[in-house]
Amino acid sequence: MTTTDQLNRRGFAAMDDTQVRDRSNALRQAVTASAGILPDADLESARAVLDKVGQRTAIGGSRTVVALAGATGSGKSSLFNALAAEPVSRIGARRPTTSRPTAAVWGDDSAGPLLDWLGVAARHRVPADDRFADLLDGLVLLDLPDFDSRVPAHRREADRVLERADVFVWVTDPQKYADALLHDEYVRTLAARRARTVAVLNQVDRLDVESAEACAEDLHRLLVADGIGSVEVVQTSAVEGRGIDDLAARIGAVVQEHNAAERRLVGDLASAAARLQPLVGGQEPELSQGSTELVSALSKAAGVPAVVDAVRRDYQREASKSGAGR
Ligand SMILES: Nc1nc2c(ncn2[C@@H]2O[C@H](COP(=O)(O)OP(=O)(O)OP(=O)(O)O)[C@@H](O)[C@H]2O)c(=O)[nH]1
Ligand SMILES: [Mg+2]
Repeated sequence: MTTTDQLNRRGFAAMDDTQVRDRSNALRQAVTASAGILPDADLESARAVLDKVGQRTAIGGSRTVVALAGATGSGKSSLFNALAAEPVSRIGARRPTTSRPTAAVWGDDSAGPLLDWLGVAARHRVPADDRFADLLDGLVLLDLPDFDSRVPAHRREADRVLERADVFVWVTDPQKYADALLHDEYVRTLAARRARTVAVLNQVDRLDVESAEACAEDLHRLLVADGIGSVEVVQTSAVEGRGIDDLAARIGAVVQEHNAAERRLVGDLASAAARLQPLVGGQEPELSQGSTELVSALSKAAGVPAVVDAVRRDYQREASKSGAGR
């Protein structure tokens, strides 16, 4: 739904937070009703999601945060620099190189509060005459540290930012594209949370055309097995500048939809609700007597499934509608 009051001065649809608000309210109700009944740890993680959603919605705006993530040496910083058309991020021969995230910001809409919230200090504003200026207007692109690092702080930093990013660009290479860490701990988890995803097979200059094609197909097969739905693999060579336009077009298409942030938050809320769901009964208990505390506690618990169910049904409906759009 796009109404005039949801359009900012540049004609972009701001975040349509109706769904986010409704689902947040439902989850908050469920969490409140379950206090002292469900395990604290489960409630704590649902509260963390609610906090995140509240903070991101308060920042608002129509910006899309896209993170370049992947194993060390796959070429994240090289692709980041190729998209930004400047050597913003350091590319090193020693592994790992990037230790802190760097942002490149397209468009003149302020990204300050969003970057503060993301905890990204290194910021580069892409000039207005950039070749991708129109296509990527509204984009906050992040170059992240590697997540398979021998330096634990890198992975912590990558995970921290990935938790708050809207869209994931998994940067792989012909050697590491099938790594279990990427698929089991990242792609699969985030696919279940409906996050928008782009997959890149970088360093295709190391292969002949047929081998690159076979590798891309194999990566595609693995991503589908991870539950990502329909996804295309972009083949790139950062050193030769191949596939950069294609990658920009893919990212640009997501940015132009202006709903990746909302979609990520809705996915987070739905999966938090789905995690609570198995902890409560599927139907209301029949209660006639017992201590007031017990009756009150069970009544509260019985209230949870209805709320969680509503969120889950909504999620399933949305998921079946948007499965092909991932
Ligand atoms: N042949 C080839 N080499 C590449 C390509 N992209 C990057 N490289 C090289 O691979 C090395 C690692 O590139 P980076 O861009 O620093 O990789 P990264 O993913 O940012 O690595 P970390 O910061 O350590 O996580 C550098 O020596 C690059 O020049 C590519 O497409 N083809
Ligand atoms: Mg790097």
